[in-house]
Amino acid sequence: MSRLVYVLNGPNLNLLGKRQPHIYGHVTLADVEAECRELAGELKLDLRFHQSNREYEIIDWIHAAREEAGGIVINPAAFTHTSVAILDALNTFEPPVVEVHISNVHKREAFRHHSYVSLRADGVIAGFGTQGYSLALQRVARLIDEKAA
Ligand code: CA2
Repeated sequence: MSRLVYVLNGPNLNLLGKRQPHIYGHVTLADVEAECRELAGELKLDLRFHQSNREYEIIDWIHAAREEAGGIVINPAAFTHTSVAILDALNTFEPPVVEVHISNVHKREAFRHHSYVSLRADGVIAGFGTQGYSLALQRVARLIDEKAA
């Protein structure tokens, strides 16, 4: 089982920490990546960390993950609620998938309550701020360890 984990981020998350701090906090995506890299070192995981505003790029990274990764952590952002294409891509990926949302989507507008990605995800983390990425990485590491045992 590969110890490489893809951390994928969807549209507008490049603005994290720069706009709407009342919803998404002050931490930037670069800060999130640095935290993930530090934790990945402790968990003996390798990391690919990506963000895109384009649906096809996220799909292409999921296809790349199929070739080499042992898990995916994904915050699909608004594509969560719209993208059958990302769901279809994730359905071709066998290892663990954890879906992350910084905000508690269930406390927000009704259109954020449905997630296509949750139909595939092995677990979902929402409302823990950017700490959700660390929790997701810990979960993926545990699942990789359990499969290797
Ligand atoms: O809570 C989350 O992580 C979301 O995935 C974030 C998405 C939203 O569409 C989902 O419903 C929930 C939005 C990401 C936009 O990120 C921004 C960050 C800072 C400033 C503006 C947008």
